[in-house]
Amino acid sequence: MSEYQLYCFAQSGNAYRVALMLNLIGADWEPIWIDFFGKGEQRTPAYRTEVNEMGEAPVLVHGARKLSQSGVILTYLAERSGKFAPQGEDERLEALRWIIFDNQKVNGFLGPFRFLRNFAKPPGDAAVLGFLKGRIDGSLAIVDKRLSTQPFMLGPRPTIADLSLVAYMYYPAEEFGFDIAAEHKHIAAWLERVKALPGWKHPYELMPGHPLNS
Ligand SMILES: N[C@@H](CCC(=O)N[C@@H](CS)C(=O)NCC(=O)O)C(=O)O
Repeated sequence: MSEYQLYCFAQSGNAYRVALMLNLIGADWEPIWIDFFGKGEQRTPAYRTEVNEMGEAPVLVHGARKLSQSGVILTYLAERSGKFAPQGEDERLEALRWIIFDNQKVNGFLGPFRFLRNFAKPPGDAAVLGFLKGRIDGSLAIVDKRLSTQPFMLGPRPTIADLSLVAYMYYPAEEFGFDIAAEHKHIAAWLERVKALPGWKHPYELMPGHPLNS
């Protein structure tokens, strides 16, 4: 058995953060596929009892530990591996600040927007999509501005703040109906920098279950 197991599925940008980090640090890991769209496995009592009481993916299994919340998992992996770790108290707090902002307002809106537009049956209501798109535009502009003066979110080095923020950003533009990279040139350059890190893979390559219903 691999050292780490990751409950995930290919369409999950929340899980991609962790899958990507595991690959970038060269960890010995394997995915455990969650039937999110079919059985809705994450909502079953068994999942909530045995895997994650919050009913979410990703979950990282490491020995007797089961960790959820990608920000917590990224922190855990950074502390254990020493890679992508923020250095010193100020940087640790800064990483946490961006990870929380990301979870709530960047990928925290991108994920549901893409889900409602692409996978939900029936698809999301236009007013809801419009609300989310407004929030997404505002949040992406904030990230783009931050990246206009430095290569990575916290400065010259990539950290877990970057690995959190890329979550949904490599999925195809058609799934969003707008092109994040084409509309934000600093985000576009940063996505290329992260992509150039040894071990980078696209979410559809790294996690099982793409294409859906295959
Ligand atoms: N803040 C969480 C978000 C996790 C999350 O929302 N995951 C989605 C899948 S992408 C989920 O499991 N949703 C539960 C559901 O819709 O039933 C994290 O970063 O781990």
